[in-house]
Amino acid sequence: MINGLGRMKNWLWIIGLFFVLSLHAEDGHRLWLRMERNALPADVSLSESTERTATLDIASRELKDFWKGEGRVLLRVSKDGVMRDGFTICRKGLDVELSSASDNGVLYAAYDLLRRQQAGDLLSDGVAVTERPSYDIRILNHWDNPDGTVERGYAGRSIWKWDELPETVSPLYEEYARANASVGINAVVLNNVNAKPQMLSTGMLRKVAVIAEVLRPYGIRTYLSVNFASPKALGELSTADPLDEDVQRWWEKKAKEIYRLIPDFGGFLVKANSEGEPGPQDYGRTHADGANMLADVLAPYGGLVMWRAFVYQAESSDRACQAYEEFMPFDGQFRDNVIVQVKNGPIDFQPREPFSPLFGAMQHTQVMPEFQITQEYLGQSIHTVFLATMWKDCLDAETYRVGGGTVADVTQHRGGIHSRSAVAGVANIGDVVNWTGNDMAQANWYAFGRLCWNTELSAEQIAEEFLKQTFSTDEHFIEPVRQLLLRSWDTAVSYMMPLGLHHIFAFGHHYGPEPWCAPPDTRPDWLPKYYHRADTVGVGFDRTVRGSKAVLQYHEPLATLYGDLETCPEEYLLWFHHVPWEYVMRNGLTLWDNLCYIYNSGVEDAREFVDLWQKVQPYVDTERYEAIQMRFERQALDAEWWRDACLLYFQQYSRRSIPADCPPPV
Ligand code: GCW
Repeated sequence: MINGLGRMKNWLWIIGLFFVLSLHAEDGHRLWLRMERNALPADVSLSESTERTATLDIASRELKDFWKGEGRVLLRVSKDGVMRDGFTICRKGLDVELSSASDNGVLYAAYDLLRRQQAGDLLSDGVAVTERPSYDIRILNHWDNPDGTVERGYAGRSIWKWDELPETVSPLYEEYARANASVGINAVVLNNVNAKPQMLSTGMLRKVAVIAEVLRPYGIRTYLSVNFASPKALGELSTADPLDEDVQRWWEKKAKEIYRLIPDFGGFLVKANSEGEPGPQDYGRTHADGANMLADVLAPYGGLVMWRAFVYQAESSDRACQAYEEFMPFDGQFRDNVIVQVKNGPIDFQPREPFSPLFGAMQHTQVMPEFQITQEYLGQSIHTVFLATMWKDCLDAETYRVGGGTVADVTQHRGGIHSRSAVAGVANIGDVVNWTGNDMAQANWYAFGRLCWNTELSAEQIAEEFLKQTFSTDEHFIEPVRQLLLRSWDTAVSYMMPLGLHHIFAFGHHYGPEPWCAPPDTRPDWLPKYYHRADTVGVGFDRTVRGSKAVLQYHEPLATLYGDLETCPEEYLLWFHHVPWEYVMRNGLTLWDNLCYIYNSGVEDAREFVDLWQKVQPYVDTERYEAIQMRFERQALDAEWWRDACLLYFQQYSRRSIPADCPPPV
């Protein structure tokens, strides 16, 4: 009897726990889409001349379910509407009209209207707004493998359930499509750039087709990463040489098969001759040979090749120079349907990098930025780092190329030479209940979509929109948490790698510090000190004309500005210069003291986040409050770990004491 009661208690406890967890699950799962469902559907209809489609059905359904306005909502698709996913929303009395030249435009208008409703930003009578996306293709890159693992994924396993497909279609696919459409994301690469040839097998393509079908009505096109050696691995050819006719025929047949299954297939993303992946150079051919061969194969179907410039061979003298060195000789030689995909910085998604010089340099090639939403180098799913600030820093950077232009300008249409512009983000999504591991990391998925839609939006506005929709509209919550998000990138850079330090991460997982890293049989550039070059004289990588000359890859006046110790922005100081420990910086303190102070200020900020989050507890549900607070606490401890590990390590070279007071720099 006692045993029976005890067992029952245990069961009740377990059921209770599940209940609590499922509440959390429910909560985090809804992302920023937390509108309350209407008891009676709103009055939504299509204009007379507009034909019903699956996409317009979604737009109508969303508005019927969630729009609270009292008047009528009219959806109109017409030739004179705004082109390329753009739309107009016009308020007349209580009625609202959403119009566009495309169904997708109307869908985006519907989500825009609902976002305004959630954020309390409604249009007044007689007002019309028109929106046009900054980029044509706003694409998520999943680094998901066919075995369900996710490279650099910190949110569980892949959402693509290849084992169950094509028969079983997870409801996650549609929820994912809806979330993307709500922020304007209109394309997806389903699999890892380290691509398995099997992705192109007929069996896999049938599964891909099923996912593509779910994504399509939400305006999302499906792309795949391809392994350049697929003709060998899958097609039993003895070569994958892009100039070989059998190879070309193999790709042509494959493309035909793909388009038969997926008529609106977007195209291929390719990582070639980088980190051991195969590529045209294996056959003495060039990036242009490889990319153009695939481009020709896809051209009849309107498909695109996104060819990555993240080339990385260990032999290179300065890794920061490599992409430019390999790609500049081919500027102007790529087909029109090739876009060269360039990571925001010249090395590899470091906490802070100057923008990649390729953006300014490649004037005759279409180039697209690649950002990393998953926080490989930024505390993964533990640290809160709001990335809109970082991405804007890149997009807003002036390249000084002929005629001028920021990174955003030169990668969008404004230059006039491009047919389609694009921007990519490496997804931070997995199958955990709240999609991104850290509930706060949802902000980065959201921000990526919004910023690609409109690069002029401020990080502040994006943070505010996200918080209002996802947590609370109360100013007592919004104001402090918005500030926290806006500071969070700077904070992480301060406690990880201030003043232009980079890649002092633990080998392999990239979570914690390891400036002393030297695993056996490692790549030469992973030898200790490769990136920070600390010695008893100073610290930092000399990329000036006396060093690796990386500064010369930038247009003037940047080459001179970065190349001169006195004018180099201090946030990039150790990126471009080897600087003596006693060098006096702009605030009058030595480099060493500054380094100590900045590391310490990062720790203080991270600790403040814990206090700040505690103060807003009344505005957040318990489950998300606690899950986030647990992470802030861990982040503060990690910040100490970074500071202590790095300062103790560098101290053996600086031979200076750590200032006792460590007050914030003046
Ligand atoms: O940042 C590095 C990652 C690799 C990744 C590579 C890339 C997909 O550590 O995991 O591989 O970049 O971007 O290709």
